[in-house]
Amino acid sequence: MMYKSGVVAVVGSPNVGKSTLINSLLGQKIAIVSAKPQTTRDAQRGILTTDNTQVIFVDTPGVLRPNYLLDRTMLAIARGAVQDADVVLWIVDVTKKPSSEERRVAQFIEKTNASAKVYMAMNKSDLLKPKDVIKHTNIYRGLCDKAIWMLVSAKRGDNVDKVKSDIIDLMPEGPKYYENDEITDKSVRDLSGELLRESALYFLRHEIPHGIAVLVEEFIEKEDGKIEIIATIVVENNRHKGVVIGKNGSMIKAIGIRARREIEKMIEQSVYLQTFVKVEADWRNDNNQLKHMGY
Ligand SMILES: Nc1nc2c(ncn2[C@@H]2O[C@H](COP(=O)(O)OP(=O)(O)OP(=O)(O)O)[C@@H](O)[C@H]2O)c(=O)[nH]1
Ligand SMILES: [Mg+2]
Repeated sequence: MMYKSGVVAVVGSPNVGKSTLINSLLGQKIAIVSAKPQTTRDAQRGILTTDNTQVIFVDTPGVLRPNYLLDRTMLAIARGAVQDADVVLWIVDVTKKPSSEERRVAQFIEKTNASAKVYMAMNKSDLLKPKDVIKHTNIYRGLCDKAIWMLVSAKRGDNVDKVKSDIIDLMPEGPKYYENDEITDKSVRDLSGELLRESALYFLRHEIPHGIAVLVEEFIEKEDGKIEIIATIVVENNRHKGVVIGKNGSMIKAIGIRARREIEKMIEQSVYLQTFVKVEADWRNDNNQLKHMGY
């Protein structure tokens, strides 16, 4: 039997559920998720392997207007992912009407890679009011004539298997790039940093915009089998630093506990996590800093 493989670029506005859908398609959490826009910052790969097909999903940051240098980097990442894609998986939040930017995504895809197939996942169907179903699906269908489309709930899992089998069907003939057990291209060290960032976004959702970054300074396996992780949360100013640390260190403690549990769940090993907070003024506009942080 011929083997099939291909690349699926996952694009869409911030916060529509791109990372949630990838986790759901893979049946495993590889990408962090938060209620804040601009959670994803790089083109993380998620790899789905079946007996005869391998699908490489490339998560991207929400396509948006660049306000910061970091945003520009993120837009370039989305563009690069679409360029290389066999299929563009375009995710929208079907409970909302499309924004003016979303109305331009089809054009963006067409200009970047006209031969890519487009699959639109109309996500958050669990929150869609019955009276809006026809109206909203029609509006989104009108944005891209050639797109295959499906109503899904990434969170509840509705129609996720359908999306999975449709995408597998769209894969061209190709080699197997990854081993069966490789589900992402990110190291556990980097994923641990991401889980710490996710935890910080979770607790700080009302306090601080997305201006935080995480650096993993040490990731060491100790003799007793425990993993020791030392990480720094980078913030933009002293006020943010105070918020992240919290009263008597209560916030940083809560962030650390949640992150440690999530990391332990991922690597199935005990973790000793030590977290520091550092101010790097205006890091989102500093090319040097961005490089240092791996963006
Ligand atoms: N009710 C509901 N919520 C969802 C669904 N999918 C995602 N969410 C929520 O939407 C929010 C954003 O999800 P993410 O997966 O981080 O979205 P994203 O598109 O990756 O966001 P960025 O990385 O910031 O561009 C989170 O709070 C998710 O729990 C869904 O199907 N239904
Ligand atoms: Mg994301």
